[in-house]
Amino acid sequence: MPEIRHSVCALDCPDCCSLLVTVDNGRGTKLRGDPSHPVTRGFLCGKVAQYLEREYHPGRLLYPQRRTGAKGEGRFERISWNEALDTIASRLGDIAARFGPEAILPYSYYGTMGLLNAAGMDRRFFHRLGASRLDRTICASAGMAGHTEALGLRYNTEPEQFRHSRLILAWGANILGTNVHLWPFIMEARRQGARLYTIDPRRNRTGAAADKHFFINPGSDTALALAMMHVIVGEGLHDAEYVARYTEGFDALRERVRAWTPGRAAELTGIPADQIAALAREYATTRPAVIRLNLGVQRSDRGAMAVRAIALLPALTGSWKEIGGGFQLSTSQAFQLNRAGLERADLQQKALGREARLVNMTSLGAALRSLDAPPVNALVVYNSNPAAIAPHQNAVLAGLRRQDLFTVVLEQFPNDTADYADILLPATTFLEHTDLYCAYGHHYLQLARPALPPPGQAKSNVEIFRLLAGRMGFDDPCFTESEDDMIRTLLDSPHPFLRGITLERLDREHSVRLNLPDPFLPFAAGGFGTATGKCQFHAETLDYTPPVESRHGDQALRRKYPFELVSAKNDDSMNSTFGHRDAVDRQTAVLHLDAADAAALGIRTSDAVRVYNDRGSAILEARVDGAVRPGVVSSPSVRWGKRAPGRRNVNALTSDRLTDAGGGATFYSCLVQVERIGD
Ligand SMILES: Nc1nc2c(c(=O)[nH]1)N[C@H]1C(S)=C(S)[C@@H](COP(=O)(O)OP(=O)(O)OC[C@H]3O[C@@H](n4cnc5c(=O)[nH]c(N)nc54)[C@H](O)[C@@H]3O)O[C@H]1N2
Ligand SMILES: Nc1nc2c(c(=O)[nH]1)N[C@H]1C(S)=C(S)[C@@H](COP(=O)(O)OP(=O)(O)OC[C@H]3O[C@@H](n4cnc5c(=O)[nH]c(N)nc54)[C@H](O)[C@@H]3O)O[C@H]1N2
Ligand code: SF4
Ligand SMILES: [Mo]
Repeated sequence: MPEIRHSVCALDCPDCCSLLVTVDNGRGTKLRGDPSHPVTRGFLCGKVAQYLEREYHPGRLLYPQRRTGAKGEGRFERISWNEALDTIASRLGDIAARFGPEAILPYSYYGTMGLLNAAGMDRRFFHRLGASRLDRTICASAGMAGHTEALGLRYNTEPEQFRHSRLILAWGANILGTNVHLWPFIMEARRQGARLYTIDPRRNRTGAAADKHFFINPGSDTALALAMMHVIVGEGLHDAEYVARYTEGFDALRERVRAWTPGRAAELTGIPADQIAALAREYATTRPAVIRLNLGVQRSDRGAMAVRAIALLPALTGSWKEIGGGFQLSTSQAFQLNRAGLERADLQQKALGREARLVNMTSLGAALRSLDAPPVNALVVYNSNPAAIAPHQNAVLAGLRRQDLFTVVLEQFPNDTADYADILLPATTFLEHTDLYCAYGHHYLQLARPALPPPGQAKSNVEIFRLLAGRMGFDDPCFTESEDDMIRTLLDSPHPFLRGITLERLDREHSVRLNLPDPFLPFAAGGFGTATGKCQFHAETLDYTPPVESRHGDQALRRKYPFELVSAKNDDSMNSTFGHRDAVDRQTAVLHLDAADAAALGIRTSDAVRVYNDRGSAILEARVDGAVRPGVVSSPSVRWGKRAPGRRNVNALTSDRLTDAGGGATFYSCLVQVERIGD
């Protein structure tokens, strides 16, 4: 008899869906959304609806392997777990003894969002070893910095409230592509007359479905937000009472935004001045109005500033008071778990007597090639595919090719990075191991138990680092803890949001709402994460400068490379995770161009084009289809480089320049030239 088991989608997606897996004789036969989940409500996105294809794909890694070919070539031979673990322990031990343990660098991101497998036993292991710490900046750190500076805290409007909004601004947010479970709430609002506007340099699926789309120049959002403030304050449309009671620095803000006329912002953003003024008025006078800001906006030189400026808007209009008002970027900080107990940063004291150095993951190429004292001589990669997803790919690949670099990769699939491993270890999928999940698009904490047996000899990250700790002789009790012990540690938090949530309850209910008021209006009466509880405008530091690589940036560079490349997310994939799928490979092999730009270059749909700049080049297939504004080109990302001509994807073009705060990546500030190739 088939059995139904609960699980949770572990992909790096705000929705964190609750899943039901039908298991027949130990084999998964069906995957669907759990209809009882209040936010994810029983449906799955297209990519994960087919996840069993990935689960049982013949390409999955099943055994530990040792590299036999050249780095990057992808030739390996099978070895035993014992041999693999002994080799890793002895090589890491030697490197630590010779160069100091900071010569070892972990490299991971959120291939799985499960806390134990993404930031659990691994962190303990590397802290105890005294390895370099990784600054995990590749995705959201600029946005987090901007959000924190604006509000002092990083929680905000919950998705369930969008149904009450009258105006929804999807600002750099491809809701249908990357956050599809918010959509039904928006549709509910629209059925009651709400409007949805999108602000994006691309007209993506969400933009196509919106009531109005504003094409904005990449990296110019701060200018738009400042001009909206100019209109709102200048016309007295702000909520004077809210501002007086719950904010600080309004007078300075009024002065600051005086110069930010819609006309000035129009030049920078490409949105006509009258439309900017109308948008500001509509935003301030429609009640409630909510902003869904996503992370596209902050992948730019001044991405933190952009997020901060946008996040200040609802404090001006007093929108935080209203059910269905406010702003959402990420809800993750509402999950006040005992992360310190899980990660055990204190173990560094034992290894080094101090904190280990911090290495920015966005600068991996530079770290591998030029860090000194000590250099990086060992790299341990898990939950990430840096050869494909990190910026300035040619620098990254040159680093990964270094003969004196010892590389270990824990993976499910033979992706680009796996090809560079000295030792390649087979990892379980989220359907095969226990984990605990926060979400960054809702407020439910979820537990998943293994629903399916691991294939071959695959092991979870938790188990692999537990075994490695044993091999290294680490005898601290935390290294023999079970998954349940680790979850109990995480739940051991004094924070009121976690009151009443236990492992037993999670096992029973699978998904548990944080202990929050319903509705949750975090800033209805102040409550900002500042010393005074008030929102600080800090107007003196609000400012805008165009990204270096943009139409208003470095003009000498722009003469060489006239197009702004936005390599935003592909709707039907998850970064590079589904790069093995042919359909995904085709979708991510495309470059969208504006019709006039394409005509000037003699390019038509289906032509092969070479996209290039000083950092590298990639070959893509042209689509001339109105998806981008003039001067912008876009390529849905991220493809497996090894499947592309020349073995390079768009990250051969992207820059490793960092954001204004948070040390983040600037993927979407990237100047390129495009030419047609062949005939
Ligand atoms: N289908 C799918 N879903 C995903 C992912 C995926 O790869 N595919 N990845 C997951 C991950 S890791 C993340 S971080 C989230 C990200 O989720 P999102 O932030 O929604 O995704 P992005 O594609 O990074 O950016 C969103 C939109 O911002 C636009 N944009 C780019 N630059 C600018 C700008 O300067 N200003 C404005 N206003 N808009 C801009 C892009 O064109 C894009 O349409 O999605 C997650 N979900
Ligand atoms: N050009 C361009 N580049 C980008 C982006 C972009 O929009 N444009 N987006 C950036 C962003 S926002 C992000 S977050 C990064 C994402 O980049 P990554 O974090 O590298 O994400 P993925 O490419 O999805 O790769 C995750 C890998 O983890 C593996 N994995 C999953 N679960 C487990 C597990 O339990 N154990 C182990 N060992 N492995 C597991 C998967 O098989 C997969 O290969 O990419 C960044 N790069
Ligand atoms: S990727 Fe997102 S939308 Fe798709 S199943 Fe996973 S959590 Fe849900
Ligand atoms: Mo991300």
